[in-house]
Amino acid sequence: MTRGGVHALDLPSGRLEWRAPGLVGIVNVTPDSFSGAGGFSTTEQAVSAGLRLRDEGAIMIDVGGESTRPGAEPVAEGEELRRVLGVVEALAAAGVVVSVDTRKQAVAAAALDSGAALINDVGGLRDAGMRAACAAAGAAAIIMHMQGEPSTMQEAPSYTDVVAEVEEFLLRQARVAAAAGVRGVVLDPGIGFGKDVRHNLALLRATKRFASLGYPVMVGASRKGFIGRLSGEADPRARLPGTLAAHLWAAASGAALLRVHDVAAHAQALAVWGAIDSEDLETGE
Ligand code: HH2
Repeated sequence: MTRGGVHALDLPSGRLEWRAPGLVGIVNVTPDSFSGAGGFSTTEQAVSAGLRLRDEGAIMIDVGGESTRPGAEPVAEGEELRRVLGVVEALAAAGVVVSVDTRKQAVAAAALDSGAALINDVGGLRDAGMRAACAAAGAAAIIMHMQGEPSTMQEAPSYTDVVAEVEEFLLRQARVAAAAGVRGVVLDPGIGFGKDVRHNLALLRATKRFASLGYPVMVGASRKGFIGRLSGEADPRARLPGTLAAHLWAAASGAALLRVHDVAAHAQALAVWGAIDSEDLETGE
């Protein structure tokens, strides 16, 4: 399988259609993100980073105000609101499709009020208030699987059958979300969230199976620990080559969205891949 199909989500601002894989650019407004990419401490810096990632080819920008890296401590609601709302408002006003990476219902509701179109919930919409906030705003949601909580999730992740268990969770939450009136969902196996290297590899290998469930699938492997473990690269900022390998593999298996720090590099990789795959490409040469 090579280039992906066309996907669509109905959002408050209208219908978003894209050919897979679409790139979701990450903007973290946090002092402690694992990746070394975020840590934007002012609204202005975060907004200009978001606009740059959009210009580089992202179809959506994911704004986060609370790090979920292994061992991260929770952020107070007021502080998370202070970090993300101005960024969401400015990006949405510039016509950017914004998702907000939050586990708090109050943050989700305020962000949707400020122009966000999707909520990216690493808690997988287990909270009824989160589902209600998305439904009330006519917003879509990204449902991610996580075992445990960020503060402890990497201590002893354990599954009988990781692929089956993640699949069952995602399908159940998609149904619960639909019953609560959420208009559209994206499913995400949650690479690195309560998973060891073998679990992450099994989930990536199962991308095709997840992509056949009837919902767009998002994969986020960008700079994550398993790439460091497989390659020996300790610095997350130096894990772009491994990230590209994982993401191209996922895209070839049907991932609809890739959540990435390095949009320009992914856009280049996908342009070459797409050109090889296309028989009728006009190269201009
Ligand atoms: N990964 C991170 C955060 N949010 N959301 C989804 N849906 N899928 C992911 O894989 C995912 C996510 C972790 O990456 P990052 O945002 O770079 O780090 P941090 O949480 O430390 O800010």
